[in-house]
Amino acid sequence: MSISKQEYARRRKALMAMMEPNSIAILPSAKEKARSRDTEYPFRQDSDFHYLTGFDEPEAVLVLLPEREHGEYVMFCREKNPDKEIWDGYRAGPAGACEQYSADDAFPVDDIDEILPGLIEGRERMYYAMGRDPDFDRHVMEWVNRIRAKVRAGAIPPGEFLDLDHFLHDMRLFKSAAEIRLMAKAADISAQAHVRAMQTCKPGRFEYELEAEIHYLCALQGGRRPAYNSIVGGGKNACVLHYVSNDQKLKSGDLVLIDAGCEYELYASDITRTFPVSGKFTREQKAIYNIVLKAQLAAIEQIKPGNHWNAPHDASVRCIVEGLLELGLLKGKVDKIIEKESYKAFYMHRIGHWLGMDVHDVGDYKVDDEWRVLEPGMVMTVEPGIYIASDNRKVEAKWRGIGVRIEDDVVITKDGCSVLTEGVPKTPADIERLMAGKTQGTKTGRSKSKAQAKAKSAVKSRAKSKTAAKAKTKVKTSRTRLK
Ligand SMILES: [Mn+2]
Repeated sequence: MSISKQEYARRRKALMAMMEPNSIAILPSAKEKARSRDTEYPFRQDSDFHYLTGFDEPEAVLVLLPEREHGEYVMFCREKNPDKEIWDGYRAGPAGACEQYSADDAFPVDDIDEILPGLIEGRERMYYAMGRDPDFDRHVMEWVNRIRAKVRAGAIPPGEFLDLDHFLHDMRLFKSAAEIRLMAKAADISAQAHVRAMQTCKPGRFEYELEAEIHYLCALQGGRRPAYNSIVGGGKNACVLHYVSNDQKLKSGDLVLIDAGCEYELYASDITRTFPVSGKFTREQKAIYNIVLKAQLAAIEQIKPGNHWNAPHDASVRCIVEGLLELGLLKGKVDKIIEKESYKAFYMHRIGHWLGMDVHDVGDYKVDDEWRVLEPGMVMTVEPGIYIASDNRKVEAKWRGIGVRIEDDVVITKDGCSVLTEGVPKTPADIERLMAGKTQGTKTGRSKSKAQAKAKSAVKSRAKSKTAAKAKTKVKTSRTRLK
């Protein structure tokens, strides 16, 4: 299960079809980053670079030259080196870049200063994401300046610099059938890991122990990297939105919030569940939890083609305001509270984000200043929450320190949407049953096939709407002229 060579080729072709005539696109790979002295952070390829190549080495540069006679897809990469490969592992080398990754032409990256200016020369426009990497920006300007220095000898430097992101990120926003299958797999793995966390949670364990359970289960199934830093917050720590210390002891009577998901073949999953440390919700916890659950289901209800990006958020806000009014945590009229945004004391973030190769994936949320209309093939998270600060003196003491968030990954289909993360329970009754040991590991096995069947139908409906997706890729390009 991975992206085929043909699909990578289709992506490059689609991107080149959107580029203006006589242009060139340059995309560097991610860099290795030092952690401390001789140790490095685990290398993770740049999402855009991987999306177009599937090539996961550092020190590589992708160059696209539409209609170039000797090949449109050029790769610069590290040369093969038996000595270095003994220490650091396999390198494809330029020949491998052609044979295994379908490059038309490939060169050693050490020769890029000699070769790339010649490829740029004569191209009127350059697509390049200026400003992401100052070192690489400097190289690009050096190559262009080298051509400018030869203008009197007849050399033609590019006169226009364009942003590749608009095209590329709009393509990435619409997931192909193969991408949805990978995302369903990532979602399945993470769902099983959350089930494991619920099953193994008990008072006295530390937050990091649940983090370890999650990472272990994910890694065992190939989701070796978390898609983001895992959040495991017991009690009032759940009210810290990006809590990552994860070093406190879990107490009976508290809730614990886990926001964690693995990356599988560079596709992210993102799940949040909140459950009682001892396996039983208190009355207050359940009251808050049920509002969040109702808001989440109301939001998912709004996810369908034709509705705009903000519709699910609006639905969640209304549900949460109504629920908090009922419990006396907010006072006044629903519409007034929404207008004045006083609910933000409890629900201060938005409903979710695009999900894909990046956990906060690329793609515009607004087009021409209007909320984007949802279309099949988009994937988003749905994650409302209520957080009652432990020092909030405006509410009764019994509510303080309760933090609840419920998050699922949802793919938009032709008829509505499909939840990819259903393998982990989310009603209080189902969670309590699982934690009491009444529904054992079978839950994951059963839900796995369910989620995969769902992914299948999502894939099917996505295929039908390909033309709609294609039409959408015509977006405005912003141009930055360099002088
Ligand atoms: Mn999220």
